[in-house]
Amino acid sequence: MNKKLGVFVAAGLLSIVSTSAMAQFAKADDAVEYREAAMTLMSSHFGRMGPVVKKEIPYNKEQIKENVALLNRLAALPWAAYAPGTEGGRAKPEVWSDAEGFKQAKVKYLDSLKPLTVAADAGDFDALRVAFGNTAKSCKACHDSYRAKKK
Ligand code: ASC
Repeated sequence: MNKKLGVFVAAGLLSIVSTSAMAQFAKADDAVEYREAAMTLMSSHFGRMGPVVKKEIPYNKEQIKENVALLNRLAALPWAAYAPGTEGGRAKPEVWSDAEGFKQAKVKYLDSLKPLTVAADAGDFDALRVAFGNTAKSCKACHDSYRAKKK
């Protein structure tokens, strides 16, 4: 292979690798927008339970149950949008340089939703309050390590 062709082939391979690493997103910015949208929805459906667990508004079993079910669906969404090659937004470089730690933080969050879901489905308000607090801790821990401060 001559040198020019070699460079051409290498560039082609690199673009295939970086494109496939971004999975279903055409551009890194699309992935950033997607994961931020998913996080915004998660924040809404998690945050709206705050006043309930703080006993500021009445506990409604069916509303909480539906909300937690939705949160479970939403919680599956953001992770594919952190594929290699999608660095940006408020995601710290540690998301990729410490991929194992980020994965553990994700698993901790997803695991925290299990007792939250059990409590919501059972209509167990006291257990819900405990589980809510643990999920909030897992959100905060991940943000502290992997999300940059707002500019
Ligand atoms: C929320 C939200 C978070 C977490 C976190 C818990 O409602 O948007 O990121 O709770 O603040 O400490």
